[in-house]
Amino acid sequence: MGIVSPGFQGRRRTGTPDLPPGQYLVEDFPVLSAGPTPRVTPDRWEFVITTETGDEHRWSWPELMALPGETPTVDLHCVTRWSKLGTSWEGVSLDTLLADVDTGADYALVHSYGGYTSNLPLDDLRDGQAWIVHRYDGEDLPPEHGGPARLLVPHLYLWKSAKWVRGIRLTDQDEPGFWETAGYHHYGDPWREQRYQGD
Ligand SMILES: Nc1nc2c(c(=O)[nH]1)N[C@H]1C(S)=C(S)[C@@H](COP(=O)(O)O)O[C@H]1N2
Ligand SMILES: [Mo]
Repeated sequence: MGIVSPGFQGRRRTGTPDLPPGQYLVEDFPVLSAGPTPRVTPDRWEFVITTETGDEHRWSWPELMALPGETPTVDLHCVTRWSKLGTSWEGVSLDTLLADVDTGADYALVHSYGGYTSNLPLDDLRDGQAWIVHRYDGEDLPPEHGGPARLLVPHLYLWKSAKWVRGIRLTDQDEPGFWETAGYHHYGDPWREQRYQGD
């Protein structure tokens, strides 16, 4: 026996520096969808950013594919307590998509095909923190994980990463999305365990 007892590592032996409080590691990739999987094919897909003044910036699938791509490797943290570390994606940075968008808005409300929404501050989509991703682990993104394309904003709980993403509306006021209306935290920082309103 060493001098330091295993109890010093905490009640659960899940402690790793990459694991936020209250989370456990998974190796598989769970699917969490609040409704049926919308079938959106790339030929009908489009992505729209609408500013607070109503200006619309649209990308078809070929237009998205023509933009410079990035290959982020990131950790995912779901509010239901599973975390998956070191996931590899390919997509377009929101910095690229927002580059020509003239806005003074502070908030973003993300919309999905199928009606799902989630909200976050616009600053959390900037500075290399968020992507529209269309490939996962070297393959086209499967429909159940949000294909053809989803938002990926890994520094917040995964419910913010809207699957089947369709557009982002920029607003002056913070408007709650689907889970935020149901009592989840407006911001959702996993390192501060912002799971529910009031956390
Ligand atoms: N459009 C849409 N996006 C969504 C959801 C959803 O139900 N619909 N669920 C969210 C939640 S709660 C989580 S944890 C993640 C799950 O992503 P995954 O199914 O790829 O693991 O997607 C998020 N994005
Ligand atoms: Mo979730």
